[in-house]
Amino acid sequence: MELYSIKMRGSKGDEHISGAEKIVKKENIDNVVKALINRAFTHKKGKSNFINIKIEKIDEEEISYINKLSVVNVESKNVMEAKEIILEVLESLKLDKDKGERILNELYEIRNMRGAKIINIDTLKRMDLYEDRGVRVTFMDKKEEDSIERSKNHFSEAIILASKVLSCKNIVGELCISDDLDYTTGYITTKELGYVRIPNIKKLGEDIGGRIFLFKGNDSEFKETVEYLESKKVLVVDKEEREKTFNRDEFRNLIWMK
Ligand code: WAQ
Ligand code: MG
Repeated sequence: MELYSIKMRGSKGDEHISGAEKIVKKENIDNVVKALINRAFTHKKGKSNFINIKIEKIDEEEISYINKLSVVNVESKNVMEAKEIILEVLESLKLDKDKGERILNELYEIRNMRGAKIINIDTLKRMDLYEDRGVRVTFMDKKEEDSIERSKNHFSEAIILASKVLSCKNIVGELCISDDLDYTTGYITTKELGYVRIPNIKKLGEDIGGRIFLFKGNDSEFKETVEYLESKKVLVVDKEEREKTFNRDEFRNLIWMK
């Protein structure tokens, strides 16, 4: 089977509009590229006037297969509750309240980045030196028939990215808010809890959104981590686990039991 990586990035002037990462069979390249161009032109954030598409062949031997994260849905009625949930999860990483709040504030200040900020969980210093670009995770997709969706499925794309990110041994968690104005569900991941889905993480129409990866380790491990995120070819295997939904109290108990 001949596999190709397709990367798309669309922008309008200095503004990042849309990006995507796919790994597809040769015969599906045309259709996937068509769908991605359409996405860059019809995005709610605006119509891209610069679209970069990169197609490269990848060797099957280079691919590693990883499991999809399990999913926990937490009920959250508004941004305040969403923030409380994030802080509870950060506390489960043995971060004190002050550090948790600083990470949370950092997350809610991000806008218009193409990639993610990597923050050292011990020092809270930003480790990547890419400024507005951030580190972009690439070369990942789900291991399945190529599905060619005309519009983006936020959840399925996010869980593929999050599964790759958390498969790094030195990444202990990820926080994410979509930059799409009308997509208000976000998530936080940890090795213990998996993918915690949080509705109403931002208000409808709010122009914020970004990602933070929480790193724990030394400088050489940091280099390996970035190398893995940017260039390791990964396909995500779906275990088809049932998703669980928790209310706030049940979720607190879950954290406490882990
Ligand atoms: N690598 C690193 N960072 C990225 C990447 C990538 N490949 N793609 C996007 N980002 C960063 C960038 O700063 C974006 O502005 C930000 O994340 C948000 O990206 O369970 O749609 O593609 O339903 O807008 C979460 C789904 C959806 C929650 C997230 O993110 C759910 C989403 P978007
Ligand atoms: Mg987006």
